[in-house]
Amino acid sequence: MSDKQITVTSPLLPDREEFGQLLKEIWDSKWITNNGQFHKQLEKALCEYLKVPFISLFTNGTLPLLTALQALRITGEVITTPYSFVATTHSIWWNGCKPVFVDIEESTCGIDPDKIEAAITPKTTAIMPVSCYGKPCKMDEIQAIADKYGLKVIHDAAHAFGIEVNGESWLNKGDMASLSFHATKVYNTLEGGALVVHDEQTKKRIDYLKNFGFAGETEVVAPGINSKMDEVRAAYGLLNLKQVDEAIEKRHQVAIQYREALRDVKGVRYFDDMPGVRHNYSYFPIFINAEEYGMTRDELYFKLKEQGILGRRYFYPLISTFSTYRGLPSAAQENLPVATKIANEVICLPMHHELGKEDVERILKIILK
Ligand code: T4K
Repeated sequence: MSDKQITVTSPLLPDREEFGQLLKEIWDSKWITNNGQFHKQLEKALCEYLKVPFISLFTNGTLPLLTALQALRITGEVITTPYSFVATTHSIWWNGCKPVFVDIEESTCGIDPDKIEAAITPKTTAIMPVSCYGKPCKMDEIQAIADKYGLKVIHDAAHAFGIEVNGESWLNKGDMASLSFHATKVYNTLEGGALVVHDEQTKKRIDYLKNFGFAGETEVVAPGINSKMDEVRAAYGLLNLKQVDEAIEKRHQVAIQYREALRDVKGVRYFDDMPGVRHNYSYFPIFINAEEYGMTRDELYFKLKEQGILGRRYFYPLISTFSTYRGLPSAAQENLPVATKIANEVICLPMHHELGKEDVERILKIILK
């Protein structure tokens, strides 16, 4: 048996020859950024693939969050989840707003809609939920609350590439949805990201905002930023789009193998597919009940690590425990019992398109003791 390290993920890479041909086109054209031909092609191709009306490409998955808050002129307090990657909360902070943490629900790891209303104050202007691990969070319930109180919804859909519920793209939920195309994601453009919006006018505004606010050669209409995707990444993204379905299917097979083996293991919980949902298998989190399993999450995490299996504790520690945020009243542990429990139970097992059956068996052997 091989003792090579198995990392939590591995990037989907386009064919180098094909990429080389596109690079030649970029070199020949000398047009390397600022809404070039590959940028335009990728926006169009992604709209079709993701079944969304308008998309604007970005350099990563953090800047679309920042830009969405700017575009919607969000101020005051933004309700969000502590169970995410720090970028979610940082984007609120960078906009000069105050994050207000609301606990999550165990079944989706998304923000618990039943706990949102109690966190709304006269200063609340928006809700920023996350479809964590690509599991659809309760967007309809969240939207109903937002409508009742006149709040905006910015969906951090960094993990939710290609997620559909009953044939409808989950990215069309909320006022805007933000995607990450980072190397560690199901679909990557090296670094990259995007914002999904509902109408042409808003798309135009986002395109201005990601280009310093320029609405023409001499006119600046807003205090924009520079977060444009360049031609090299857009070309790379076009090639990766052709093979992402195959990669997702390979991940699906890995999920099946994990689930079959873990079904009867006491103290190990995992997610099954949800009815009507097209999943992307971006992560395979398991949750360890130490008492039932006979070992703590950290004991298992380090045991796996010792044997070259580099799972990750996404998302531990909670964002609300980091120094910037822990002084906020909503960051108190008593306010976030479910998120605290889940953060102490989770390990994301290796999950990617290159994992073979033997790799998964090697991982499972350690978990099954
Ligand atoms: N919102 C949410 C909910 C997010 O999860 C994220 C990002 C964002 C917003 C912001 O999107 P971006 O601005 O990042 O586009 C990773 C990623 O850096 C981050 O994108 C991601 N979420 C987060 C959950 O995970 P790290 O620090 O854990 O990644 P790293 O470098 O330790 O890589 C993990 C493993 O992946 C490595 O052990 C091996 C493999 N890997 C990684 C890279 C970078 C490769 O094989 N090749 C590579 O090039 O944060």
